[in-house]
Amino acid sequence: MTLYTPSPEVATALAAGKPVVALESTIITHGMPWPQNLEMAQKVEEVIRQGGATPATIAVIEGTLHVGLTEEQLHKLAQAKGVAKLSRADMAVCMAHGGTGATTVAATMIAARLAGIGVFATGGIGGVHKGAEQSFDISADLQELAQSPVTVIAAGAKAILDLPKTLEVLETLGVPTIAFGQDDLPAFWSRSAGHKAPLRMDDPAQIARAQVMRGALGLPGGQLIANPIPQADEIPHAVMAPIIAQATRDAQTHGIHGKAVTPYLLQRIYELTEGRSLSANIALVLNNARLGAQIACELCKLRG
Ligand code: PSU
Ligand code: MN
Repeated sequence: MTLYTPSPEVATALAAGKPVVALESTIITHGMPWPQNLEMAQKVEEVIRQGGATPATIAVIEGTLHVGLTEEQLHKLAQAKGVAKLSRADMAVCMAHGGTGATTVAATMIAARLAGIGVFATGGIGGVHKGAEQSFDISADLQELAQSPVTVIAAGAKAILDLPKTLEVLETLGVPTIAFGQDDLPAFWSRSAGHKAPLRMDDPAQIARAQVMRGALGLPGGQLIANPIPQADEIPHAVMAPIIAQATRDAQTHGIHGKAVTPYLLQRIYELTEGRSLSANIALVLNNARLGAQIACELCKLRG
């Protein structure tokens, strides 16, 4: 049984042992509006190529798990309506009935592991939602980081989440949360929300070495690299905090729950910031892609 289908470009790179960076598709279908979502997806791929690596955007299309999408597939997905949002729980079900779904961080990590891709760049990961003590809403992304050996580069966790609780769960699961180039934990649109990161690293080569070391020690799972949004693109936390609070209240008022929470909040914050959150989101994804390409190149050198 063929489990996944690499694009020709990705197949060539993997066979030659060249650096590859995985990319998720939920950010395209559920994280950003058309047509900025497509522009972002194309630019991210371009940045990775400029960094000397091959991009592999991952999605399930009509039952096939694709690792690397063609231009046409990317266009279609970015405009498609009613695409499923796939995580560990529902990925196999979608593939079994020939469905189409975008992969979240968790599902993208599963595909990356299958294909032997060690690095994955995205915007933000899922985490422990505010009010999780009532709702039990904790993203499967955290469990996946504990299981699949992939280094995930994100701009920290979004401040729509409960950041201290997210850090605690990652700690319990044995996932290293590593801030890149600063002591504070980046908070997506903001470089900091006042929380210290448990770990800090400043060098992509060391990050690659830590991943190899983890494997050598027999430890399952990956690493979370929290890369701060560039200063010029940041929206300070003081500006974001009341907007996030408003969006969270609106989600409660409308009874939004489960998988719909993150997409709802992103859309609401986009409206409340009059689009500024989207420009910041695109800037930070590109910044993460740049770092992802560097780490993937270093990892290749180590794997020899
Ligand atoms: N954060 C973002 N944009 C996104 C997501 C998170 O800034 O698009 C998506 C990612 O695919 C992530 C998923 O894996 O939301 C988490 O969803 P949930 O909280 O339902 O697990
Ligand atoms: Mn959830």
